Amino acid sequence: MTTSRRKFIKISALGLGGVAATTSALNMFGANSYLDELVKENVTEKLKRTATYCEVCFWKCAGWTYTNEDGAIKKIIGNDNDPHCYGRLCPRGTGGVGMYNDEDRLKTPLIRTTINGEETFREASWEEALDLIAEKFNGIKEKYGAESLGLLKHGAPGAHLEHLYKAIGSDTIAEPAYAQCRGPRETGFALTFGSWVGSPEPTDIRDTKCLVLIGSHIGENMHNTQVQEMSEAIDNGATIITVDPRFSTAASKSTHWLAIKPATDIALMLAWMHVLIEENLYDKEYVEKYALGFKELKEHVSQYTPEWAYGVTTIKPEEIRKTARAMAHASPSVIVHPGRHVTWYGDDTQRARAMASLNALLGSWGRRGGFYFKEKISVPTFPHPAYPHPKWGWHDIGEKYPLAQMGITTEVVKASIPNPENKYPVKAWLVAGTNITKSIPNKKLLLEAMDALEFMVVIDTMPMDVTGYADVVLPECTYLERYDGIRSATNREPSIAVRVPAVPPKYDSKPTWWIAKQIGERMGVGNYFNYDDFEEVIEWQLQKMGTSLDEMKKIGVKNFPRTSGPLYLDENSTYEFPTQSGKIELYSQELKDLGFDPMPNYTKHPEPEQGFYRLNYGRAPMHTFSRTANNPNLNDLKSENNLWVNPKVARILGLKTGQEVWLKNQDDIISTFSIKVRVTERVRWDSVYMVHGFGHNNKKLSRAFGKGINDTQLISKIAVDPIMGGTGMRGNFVAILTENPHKNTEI
Ligand SMILES: Nc1nc2c(c(=O)[nH]1)N[C@H]1C(S)=C(S)[C@@H](COP(=O)(O)OP(=O)(O)OC[C@H]3O[C@@H](n4cnc5c(=O)[nH]c(N)nc54)[C@H](O)[C@@H]3O)O[C@H]1N2
Ligand SMILES: Nc1nc2c(c(=O)[nH]1)N[C@H]1C(S)=C(S)[C@@H](COP(=O)(O)OP(=O)(O)OC[C@H]3O[C@@H](n4cnc5c(=O)[nH]c(N)nc54)[C@H](O)[C@@H]3O)O[C@H]1N2
Ligand code: SF4
Ligand SMILES: [Mo]
Repeated sequence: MTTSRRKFIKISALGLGGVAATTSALNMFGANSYLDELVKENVTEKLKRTATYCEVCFWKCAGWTYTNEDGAIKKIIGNDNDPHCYGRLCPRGTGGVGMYNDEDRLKTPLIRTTINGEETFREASWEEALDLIAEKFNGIKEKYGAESLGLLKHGAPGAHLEHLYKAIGSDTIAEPAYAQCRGPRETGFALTFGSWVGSPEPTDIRDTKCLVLIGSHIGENMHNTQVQEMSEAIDNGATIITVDPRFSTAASKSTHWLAIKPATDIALMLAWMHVLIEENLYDKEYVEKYALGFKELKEHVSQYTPEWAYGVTTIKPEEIRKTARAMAHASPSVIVHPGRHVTWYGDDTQRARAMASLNALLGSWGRRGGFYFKEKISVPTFPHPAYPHPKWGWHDIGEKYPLAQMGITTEVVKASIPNPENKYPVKAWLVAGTNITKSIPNKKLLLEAMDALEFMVVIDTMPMDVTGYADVVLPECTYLERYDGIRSATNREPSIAVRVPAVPPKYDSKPTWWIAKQIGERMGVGNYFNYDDFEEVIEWQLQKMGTSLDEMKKIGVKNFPRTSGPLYLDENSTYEFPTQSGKIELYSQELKDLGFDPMPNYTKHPEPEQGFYRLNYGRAPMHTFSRTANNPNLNDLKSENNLWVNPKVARILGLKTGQEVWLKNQDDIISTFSIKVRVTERVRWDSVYMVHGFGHNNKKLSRAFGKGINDTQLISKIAVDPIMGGTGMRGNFVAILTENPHKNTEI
């Protein structure tokens, strides 16, 4: 195949005739305010409920899908016994039925082909598509080894494909939810407390007296139970301290909003630690009993006075002292939230270390209202032969980053670009449940890699941008139409939840467990898939766990008692932290030995040049990344993103709310689409802000195409975290263009 094969195919080029389009959910429910309508009890109809857990984001709230006698989905509501949602789904979860109803869904397998010199997709049968994948994958395996098959994944489909990959002999696996998301905090907290934070975070928000959010915008970041617990904590009079250059929803609910200058958070935290130690406000008993390196930390932060931090962060010294005292006053029922999407400036593991050290000084780890000791129940493995041992895998590909705990997507991308020095050549990708062209920065590198691949498969539910680069596209059915793995996650008490299909798959779509098995059988590893239906696997596992599929279908969620010990530290005994030393490591010998700072230091980061503004991005409560932009229900609530611009900047540039503008970044990359300005005091004058996940460039997404700007397109510069390989993305700067730069070009 030639390189032009990797040319982006707009799936719109394909005549998808013959498949009946369904009415959109909006029409189906006959209301504009769809969500209001949905949650109203429907008393006139007899509804059946089916257990599920949500796939609109990764909090995985358990709920019930209600269908009527005609098999139509009427509503999805939360499961009362679920510790992930306390019976309430967020707007995205309620609107999840839009994923099922979306008439733009992928409907059949597609294979790349050339007709009259034009690259396009043609519809194919499953048989043909799966045979082709197995043939190509087997060819690559024979020529280069199974390790050359890469898997990029996210969400529930990932687990099935990971099993397939391990059975084939490849551990070349990565996901943007690590190196573009929470990776640095996991390494930073693991270095300090010996345990990574994980998901859901073990933050005891409901019982906290003080919650400190450092760029964690809970309320727009809608992780369900955190939002619910935060409002409970506010009702109970908790102090909320929000550090955010933008007046976020959380900031608007806060006792203290610290409008920090972007990229200076480590300086603030060093000064906070300075005050806690200087004023003797830290938890002495806890630190003496559990921490290692306090003397070094004390010495280290002695120079970082609030007056020094003022010059760096623009936060007044009194404000720094006042907030440090408020934290100490609440101690140990205080949480300096670890954040989640923390790949910002490249020194992110160190920022996470500073957060962890602050928590240690406040004695909050293992304390009520701080961080509880999480627990989950393990799901027994359905019997299969032992996996072969790959010669190399994600760990080797990311070997430059000694403390990476998962695959680094950008390193897999680099390993896919031919280079004689590359010891780990990746030749094919299977991409599932991740829209990598929107979630991995540095598109140029990504395009180069996709261009060089010998074969690329995408499994998705929607014709997302990434599908345009595939050789084969496989349509997965939505979470409402399939069985999936048992959800078991860490929480205060262990719990499990099941996902059962409420309706049969629409169109010619199939679940990923089936796809994995089909590819596995065709590649000669069918013995790893010793079942006809995934239902059998779940049934077997549930029986081993002392329940059954029948019972779980009735209850949806099962809670188990804790067996690992108390939720909080037992004050009468001495707990051993799972670090190398058994103590909380304020000073990290491990970092020192690897050549890194053993305690966090503030580094100055580049600032925008005249005429440029820092590109800041975040979440909107009714959307998840790029996955919901076309969802008929959620698109109805918000169909495009806006560019938040400070009034001072608006005055200088003569911008008005509602005005259409384009953006150009520091590398002269110009946004494909335009965005409407929102003039607001809520953003600092040195930055602009937008919600991530818009600006789709596949016309087949009829509602989302061309709406708003794709932030990722403008993130061409990344600051890599030398400790774990995370890609800092907040060091990109944009100029605002008021004239259409594409006037004479067709998009
Ligand atoms: N510029 C920028 N980049 C970012 C971020 C940002 O804020 N800005 N955020 C980062 C973060 S925090 C994360 S976690 C990552 C997330 O990045 P991704 O994991 O890539 O997230 P999505 O954009 O939601 O892409 C999910 C894809 O899965 C598809 N999908 C949905 N449901 C199913 C299903 O049931 N089966 C299958 N097979 N596919 C399905 C969707 O259609 C979509 O194409 O992105 C990171 N990258
Ligand atoms: N509705 C919704 N909720 C979601 C998601 C979603 O897609 N939609 N995705 C989920 C996922 S996977 C993740 S990882 C989380 C991400 O959500 P979070 O971890 O809460 O946040 P981020 O996206 O990193 O941060 C966004 C905030 O950081 C602020 N910020 C920007 N620069 C700086 C800075 O230099 N310093 C400080 N202190 N603040 C700064 C921004 O103004 C913004 O308010 O959200 C989760 N929840
Ligand atoms: S937080 Fe919302 S979108 Fe995420 S799993 Fe729960 S209900 Fe679904
Ligand atoms: Mo994330």
